[in-house]
Amino acid sequence: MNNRILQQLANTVRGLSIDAIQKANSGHPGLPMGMADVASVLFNKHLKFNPKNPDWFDRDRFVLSGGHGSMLLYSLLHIYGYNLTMDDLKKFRQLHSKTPGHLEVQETEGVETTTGPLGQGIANAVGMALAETMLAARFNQEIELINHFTFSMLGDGDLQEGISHEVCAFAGHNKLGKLIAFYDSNKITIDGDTSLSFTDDTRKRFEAYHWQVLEVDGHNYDEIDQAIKQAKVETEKPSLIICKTIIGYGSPNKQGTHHVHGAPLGDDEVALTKKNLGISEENFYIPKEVYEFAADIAAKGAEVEKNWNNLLLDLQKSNSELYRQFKTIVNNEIGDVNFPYFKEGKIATRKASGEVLSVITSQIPIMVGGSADLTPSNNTRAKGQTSYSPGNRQGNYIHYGIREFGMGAIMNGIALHGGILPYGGTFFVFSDYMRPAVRLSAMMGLRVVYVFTHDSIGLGEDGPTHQPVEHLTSLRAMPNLLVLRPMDANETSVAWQVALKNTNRPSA
Ligand SMILES: Cc1ncc(C[n+]2csc(CCOP(=O)(O)OP(=O)(O)O)c2C)c(N)n1
Repeated sequence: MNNRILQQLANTVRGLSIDAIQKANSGHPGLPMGMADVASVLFNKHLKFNPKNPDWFDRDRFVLSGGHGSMLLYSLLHIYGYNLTMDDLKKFRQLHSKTPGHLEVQETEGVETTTGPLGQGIANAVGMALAETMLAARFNQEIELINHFTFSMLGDGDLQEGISHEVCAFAGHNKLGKLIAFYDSNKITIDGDTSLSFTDDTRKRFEAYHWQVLEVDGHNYDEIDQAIKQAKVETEKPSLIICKTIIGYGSPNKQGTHHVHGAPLGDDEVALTKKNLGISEENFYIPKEVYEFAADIAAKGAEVEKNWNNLLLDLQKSNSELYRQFKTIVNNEIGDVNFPYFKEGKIATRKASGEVLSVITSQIPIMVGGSADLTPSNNTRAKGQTSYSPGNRQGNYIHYGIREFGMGAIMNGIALHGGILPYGGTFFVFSDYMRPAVRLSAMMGLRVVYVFTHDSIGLGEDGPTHQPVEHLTSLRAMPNLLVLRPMDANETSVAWQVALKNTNRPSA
């Protein structure tokens, strides 16, 4: 593959993005134009995907954490032949279109998660990468069934958000070596130059988290390719590829400035940009050669999936029990479960919850627990569960550390990956710390279970900082979140049943 075609593809993405944004008269051209070259190398040379089956279980995951740059992904999805038509691109940002302003997982095939609230996308990617290691440890016995990367693109905004500190530290600690993140280092955010508010040494920051940090010119195809190769061979450390880019690359009068971050270029500048990039002035233009080339890549992806399906058939023959288990987890099934009945109901509901978990987690292997460092208080750890760690990828209990928001968004990523049903605990009062992640679980309709303990009026000596007051009302105000407040042991058991039966929404 030569660089000319990579560039042609990148410029096609740029052209589509600026046209769609111009037509919608709103949107964010800066990111798609700046990261088009990185995306071109990733999609053409590295990403494992089959546009005809976007849900293929062992595909690489790609998370665009800056959901405002959605036209980057929509352009690519269309070009490679996902179920997204030219007409869909023309309806960018319109109500009920498949191309909403920010990426929404339920609306568009090929979109892995809902992003827009900055910082949460990279957290979802961490959850996906974590899930991959757990499932690989469980299922890769004679046959390597699970083996994929999780790629993510993040920007200055994601890196400034506190959650990125929580989850990137977590990823480094847990040696999630198959997580590869591209940092769109363009030095621009909405207010202007990043020097206004952001002078972190990102390299040192990530090295301190035990990541591998690489740096490239984000418009140099060979450097990008080389860095991705280097990131893939590093299996112990997650990789951050710092891509030095120019926001709005190609726009002669606006590139490199905040004016191109979140506003249409304007008709005149669109014309000048197309001339500057050497692409057709025709709107929504895709050269035949680009379609053909992308179809080749897609066909190769389909072939890779076919080979993987053959592996699955081999497994069916050689180990029918493991095959059966695999099918169960792919479908996120929990099967028939016996829930406990308590003769003595007067025990603290959190204690009852712990006992319920000890009975049900052994029956539901897809359940993976955790807590933001309140395990003994939340009673989230069931009998028989072992701690997940780099040395024990089969562990089914996650120590998220004191990172409530990170925990929520990582659980979303785990649920999105599929094959695992995550639950995690903290004090009810700290639900505030994770609320934006709970909101996204609810919007995405994910079966994530939030275990919030300690809401009694008799909370005691911890005092008012630990006393939830408005929290119950505020969670009940959240659309699509199921809030259950069991009042005794048997109600707790039933609450777990109800939560697990609700496959299309989170429960608290
Ligand atoms: C949590 C959150 N806060 C604020 C915003 C609004 N917002 C959208 S993009 C952006 C700036 C992001 O800067 P950067 O990541 O550098 O993106 P780029 O300018 O490169 O497109 C902001 C503040 C948001 N989407 N999410």
